[in-house]
Amino acid sequence: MTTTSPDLDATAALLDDAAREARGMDQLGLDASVAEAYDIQRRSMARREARGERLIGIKMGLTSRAKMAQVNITEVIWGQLTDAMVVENGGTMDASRFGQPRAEPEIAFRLGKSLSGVVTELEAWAAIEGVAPAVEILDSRFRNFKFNLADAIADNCSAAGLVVGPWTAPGVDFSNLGMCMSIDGRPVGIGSSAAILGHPIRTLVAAARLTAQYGGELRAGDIFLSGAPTAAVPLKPGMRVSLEVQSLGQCGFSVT
Ligand code: 0L1
Repeated sequence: MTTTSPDLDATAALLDDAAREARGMDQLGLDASVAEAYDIQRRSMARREARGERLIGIKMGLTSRAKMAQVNITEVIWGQLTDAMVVENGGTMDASRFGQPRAEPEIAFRLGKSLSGVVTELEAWAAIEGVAPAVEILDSRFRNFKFNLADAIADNCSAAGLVVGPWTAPGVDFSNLGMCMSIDGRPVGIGSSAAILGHPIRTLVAAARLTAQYGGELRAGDIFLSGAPTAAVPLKPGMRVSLEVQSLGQCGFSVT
């Protein structure tokens, strides 16, 4: 691995082209500040928008010890979701569009109000208009998910897909819900929503602060993915993925 100072536009184009072509590459080892890495992410997402993709929300990454240990990074990070990443609940995910896809169980929030900057947990609660079970599909551009912090942020935090289950009104207590993700009926990720920063509301509070700090937005109507309580699981064609979240219900998809 070599360490390089980034040309922001060129790095954004490199990562965007690799994502579009489902092509892997070696770790960049970007010698970039966190602000520069988010700038590369923003430029890369602008290329997607120019091709007609619509931004639909924000995902948080590395929000549990299990996730941090899996990639050896200990900072919470965020990426952006677009309409082209949505896989219909009960639908199919075409594995040929991805390089090395992995799935992880999450809690999704739908925002009724925008959130920005330093907000309290109560303010974050008040912004939620729906809660749902969700599976996030990750796909790093970097072979074997080997990257440093700046690489991961620039690569949009490996955001590649999402499957969202039925929405429930925000009155449900989602602080400590049992979550079980299964592949072909066999449990592969069992955890509690409490493992997501101690309480999933904290990821929304962190997202409000970090998006405001690094040029992102949490807008009314956006989908927000909390990050996972368990490690991500590799996906292969032929698999059937399902997630059951206590009190929230089920979602799932097939890999073709
Ligand atoms: O959503 C996540 O926790 C992943 C963020 C980026 C690291 C990875 O690809 O696992």
